[in-house]
Amino acid sequence: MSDTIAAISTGNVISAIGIIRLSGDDAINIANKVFKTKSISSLDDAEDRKLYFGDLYNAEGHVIDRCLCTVSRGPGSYTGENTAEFQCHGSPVVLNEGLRSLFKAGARQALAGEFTKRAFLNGRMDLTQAEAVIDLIDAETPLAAENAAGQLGRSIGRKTDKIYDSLVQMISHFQAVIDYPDEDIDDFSLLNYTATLESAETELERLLSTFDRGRIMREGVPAAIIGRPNTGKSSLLNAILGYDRAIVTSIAGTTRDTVEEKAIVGGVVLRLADTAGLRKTEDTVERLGVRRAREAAETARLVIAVFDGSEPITPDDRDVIEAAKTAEYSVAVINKTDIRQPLFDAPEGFDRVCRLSAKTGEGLEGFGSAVKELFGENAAAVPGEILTNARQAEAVGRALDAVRQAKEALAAGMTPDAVLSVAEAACAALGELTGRSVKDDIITDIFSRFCVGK
Ligand SMILES: Nc1nc2c(ncn2[C@@H]2O[C@H](COP(=O)(O)OP(=O)(O)O)[C@@H](O)[C@H]2O)c(=O)[nH]1
Ligand SMILES: [Mg+2]
Repeated sequence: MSDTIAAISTGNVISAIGIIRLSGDDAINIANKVFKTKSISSLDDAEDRKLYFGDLYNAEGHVIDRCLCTVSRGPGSYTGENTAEFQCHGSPVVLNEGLRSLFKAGARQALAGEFTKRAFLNGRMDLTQAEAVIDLIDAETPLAAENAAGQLGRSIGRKTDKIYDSLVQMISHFQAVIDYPDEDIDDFSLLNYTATLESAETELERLLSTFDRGRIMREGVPAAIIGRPNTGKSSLLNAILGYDRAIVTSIAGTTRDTVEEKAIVGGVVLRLADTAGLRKTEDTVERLGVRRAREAAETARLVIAVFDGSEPITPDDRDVIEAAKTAEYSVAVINKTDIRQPLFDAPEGFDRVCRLSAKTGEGLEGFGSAVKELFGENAAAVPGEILTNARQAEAVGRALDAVRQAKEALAAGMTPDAVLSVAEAACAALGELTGRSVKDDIITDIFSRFCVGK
């Protein structure tokens, strides 16, 4: 018996269409109490997934919308339970009235992620698919959406299930050897086990190696724009964003605090921080700004060092080159190409160098290409099969460690039960990944990150 939950699944804004969902044993009965259609005498007679046009009644029994209703019975529905959905006019008032009416008829408010949690608990999807639902809703780039859609199709679960199954097979063989100690493991089986563990190791390594790319996809790249005063850092930020976010003047020391904005450059989400110009200064406020700039450069994954190509390089520029060296990735931007050919060559030690004019936008696409080359698509990570989730990456890492230990134990001629216990640990980690075996509190944590109505 599952109680029936209801929620508005669309955003709380005025829109053309808004959706209210219901799921639970009583979903169709409850929907029937608040909706009447001329096509059939009751929703009990409704065909699955067919749309019925009719009247939606509020808690006081007044018609508040003319809308569409569709039902989908368990176990073939999204949640695996009986479900009903109303496609209403997208007025928050109408939707809230409809919801209130459903509560009066016996439904209760769904918690965050409760529909998808029920889908998981009813075996309609595994945990990697459920987490892909969040990723898909949160996707900030087409690539991130493509990847989440792939995971929704169980791309990760399918891979790890294959490894899981091969390990289980190996474990059962070992179990037999332990149960019948007279039977030795023959050399042929030993070779087979080694091959199983080696292929598991390769697959898990490959999967884990996509996580760095996945994190960039999901969280973006923290990027600090640094440079001495007046080289055009704020102008570059504005040019990338396409509007005047930061104040630009010819007065050195204009940007004092760090300005942070998100932008999509070369298909990559950059979390940009425009910083105060690096120079020695007596001004207290500016000094604090300079300190923040240095901190931003130290914590960023990408440092974008901006130089004024219309002037010779200065000692402050040298300081910037030094500061950029600590970053994992660095791009040198030689700015102001609209004034003249840059007076100096590319400073050394940068991953990429771009010559552009933040003022006219000339050369900006080269900056996009540089970012794409550093953080964009790569052959090892196929969209749809990239690990984006820290919980999943941790479980894959644990499975990988255990598989390596099992391989070593086997090679060292350890007893079958020593190999067995690490192989079982690998299976347990993979089981957690997909949710075959996972603790309740982890499940609660995962679904609490969803929005209500999903
Ligand atoms: N001609 C030209 N001037 C620029 C360019 N980028 C910035 N400037 C000018 O340089 C000055 C300093 O720019 P700003 O973006 O505030 O530099 P910041 O101190 O590094 O943030 C302003 O007068 C800008 O108009 C450029 O590409 N070409
Ligand atoms: Mg500035």
